[in-house]
Amino acid sequence: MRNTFYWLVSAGALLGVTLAADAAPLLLSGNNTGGDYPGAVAALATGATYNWLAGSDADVIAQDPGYTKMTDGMSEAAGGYGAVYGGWGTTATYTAVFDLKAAYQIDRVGVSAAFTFTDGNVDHSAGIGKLTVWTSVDGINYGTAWGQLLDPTPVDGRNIDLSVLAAPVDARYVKIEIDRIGSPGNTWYMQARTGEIAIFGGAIPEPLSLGLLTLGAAVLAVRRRR
Ligand SMILES: [Ca+2]
Repeated sequence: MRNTFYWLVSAGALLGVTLAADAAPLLLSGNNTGGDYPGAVAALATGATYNWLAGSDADVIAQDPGYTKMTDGMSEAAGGYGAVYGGWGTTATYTAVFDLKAAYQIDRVGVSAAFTFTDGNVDHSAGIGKLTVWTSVDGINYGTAWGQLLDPTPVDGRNIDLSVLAAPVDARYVKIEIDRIGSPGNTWYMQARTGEIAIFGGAIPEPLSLGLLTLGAAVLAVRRRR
């Protein structure tokens, strides 16, 4: 039995390495990878779709009636053709809801943002002050926010990669709210321009205990044959 125990410990260590390798983030949201965002990244073909949540900034809804601009692979660098521009100076936010068509492990949500400011980080043209992400298994119950990026350090540019990171979560639906206003009195902009939204993660990992049980059974079977 002692040998069997050592075998199980070794197998568990090997399995841990394998699971970590499998968890390398893949693009889940179906973006065109031939453009400037998210670029040529590894992807899983999920068949994901998205729409804009009712109540989102009316300008954004009008600019993207076919729900294509957030996954066409183009940032705002080429103008509004591949991006949405929130209403100028309004308090409206806009919220995209992605359906990945099955549950996956979500690791990161990336957004391609445009920042244009000239003398500091307060009230200068375009930028995103706050990104908030919720996830859901059923598309109805979202609970508390999964992660948030508040007051990202502004850097002038038309394809700035903002990321919301949090502990990996299993979900089918991902809701992303984009706000031009960050913390009151801190970061805010006249307009939130978004070129692309990308969701990263992978297949839901097999529980380690199940893998160990399978390996344990295999080891015991080998020993019985001796
Ligand atoms: Ca786009």
